[in-house]
Amino acid sequence: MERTFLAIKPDGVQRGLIGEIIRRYEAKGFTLVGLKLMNVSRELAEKHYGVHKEKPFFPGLVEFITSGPVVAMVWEGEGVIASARKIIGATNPLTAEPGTIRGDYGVSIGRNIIHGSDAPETAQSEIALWFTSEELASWQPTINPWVYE
Ligand code: IDP
Ligand code: MG
Repeated sequence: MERTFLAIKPDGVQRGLIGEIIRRYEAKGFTLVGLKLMNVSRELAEKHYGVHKEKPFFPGLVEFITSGPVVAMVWEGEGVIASARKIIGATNPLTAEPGTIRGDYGVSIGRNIIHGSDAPETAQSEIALWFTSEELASWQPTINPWVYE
């Protein structure tokens, strides 16, 4: 079954959106298999955003993501990688559609509340970067026959 990595950024945590964000993915029918509130080291932040290291916003992004606790999560389900990104919405909250997390709660691109892996390869590498295998729970919600045909 497909898995993706999601992280509620420090702004989402500070603004009290943890429950609301988790609720959306639960209500959709996806399965939470990893969850932790943690402070992010500079080393982890720089690895996680390594693809952006030459961008002008990189120093500010690392500063921001290490500025307070984040909620790191792994979610499982059919098509969860692409679907989770749709639920998140566009990178810039002002152009993100209403109904998406960023569209509903964000204004600035540098305060866009949540991260989600963008492809199967990044999902795999980000899950391995943020979680050990012992931190992930394999389980089957008993409601799954009511979610999956
Ligand atoms: P994504 O989070 O939608 O995948 P990316 O382009 O991968 O967007 O950028 C990673 C993160 O870097 C964004 O979520 C945002 O927080 C930050 N970011 C991207 N572009 C800008 C920018 O132009 N200014 C400030 N921050 C940016
Ligand atoms: Mg990205």
